[in-house]
Amino acid sequence: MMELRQLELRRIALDLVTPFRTSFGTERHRDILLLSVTTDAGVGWGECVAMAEPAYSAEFVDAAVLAIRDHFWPTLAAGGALVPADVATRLHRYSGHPMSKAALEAAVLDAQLRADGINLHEFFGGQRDRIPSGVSVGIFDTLDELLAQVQGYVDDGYARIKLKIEPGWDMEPVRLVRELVGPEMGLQVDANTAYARTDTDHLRRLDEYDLLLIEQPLPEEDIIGHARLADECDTPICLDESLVSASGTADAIELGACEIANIKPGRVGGYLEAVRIHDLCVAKGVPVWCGGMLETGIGRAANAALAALPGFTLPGDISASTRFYARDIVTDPITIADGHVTVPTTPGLGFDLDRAFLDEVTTSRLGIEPRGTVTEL
Ligand code: NPQ
Ligand code: MG
Repeated sequence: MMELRQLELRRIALDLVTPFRTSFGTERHRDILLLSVTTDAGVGWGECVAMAEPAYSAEFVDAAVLAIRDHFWPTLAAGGALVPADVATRLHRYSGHPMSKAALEAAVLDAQLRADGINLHEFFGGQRDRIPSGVSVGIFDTLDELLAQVQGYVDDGYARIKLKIEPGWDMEPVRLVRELVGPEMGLQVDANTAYARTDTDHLRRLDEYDLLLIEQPLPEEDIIGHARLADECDTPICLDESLVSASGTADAIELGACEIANIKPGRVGGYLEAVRIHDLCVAKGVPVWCGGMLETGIGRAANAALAALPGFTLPGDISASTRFYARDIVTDPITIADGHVTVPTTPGLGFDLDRAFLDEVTTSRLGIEPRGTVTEL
């Protein structure tokens, strides 16, 4: 059990090495919220994966700051000493904001594991110490730019390529990339909800490119639409945005809408719920893989530990930190070697902060007492 002493909300600004365009917009820079929780047993860090704008989901950074500062942290602290699993329980009465809740849980988990001297990978009990690494490739203005980018990732050794698609950027990019990477390379697509039920015949044409899966073609709420699409397409349908809890995932699987699951801890409210979804999918025979939200070394280390669990049978979006950032805020950024990422073993979530660089990219710091008193740091 740990006593909560103080929370720090720290915002950092990082440039992306290259603009990342998806069907919901283009990202050039990140405004990332980090949490640092001080307890009687030591300090722990968590990363909030909310974006600056409510585009991927309803959450966004400014909202996360308010939700955590004014509601989640005071409620959490008012409950007295706690273990990591208490975070979700105490915040259960609050609707939504899974990424904010997940960041708090991660910070508490990091503090607890560091105090116990064990790493998240050990805590989860994953057997593998390295995992195959996939890369997510954005939408480009031209096919030449796309192919040059994909060739670069192939040269880096990535074990699997995921292409972002949208209406008007699908068949031709997929055809040319399949031709470029050859028949053996794992290839999949992610639509980020850009299609409609009426696009079924169009999406069926993807079957000829031997894709691992089609990720989230339809809107988040449209579970039945995904189930019907899954009946029509040979390529497995994978859900991302639609899966926000273990119980919702169970329903989607039962309805035939989720042939493969993308698990993102932020989207489902934390690493502990992510493990429950993994366990459920294993029980139901549904393959899972770990998604990515352009995490810094904090979230990337923790995702690697999660993805080492045995149900993660497909390569995830855990690429090298350099896929997105020229320099990471940790001293031991995730790298790729021989198509694999090594699961960190440092106590806690599995990283050490590069304090000097972290301070350099910090744009604001707020300290919050357990009773909710806020001070600018
Ligand atoms: C996905 N991620 O699987 C997401 C979507 C996504 C790696 O493809 C800033 C922060 C920009 C988070 C763009 C990948 C983002 C983001 C896309 C997440 O659907
Ligand atoms: Mg996705």
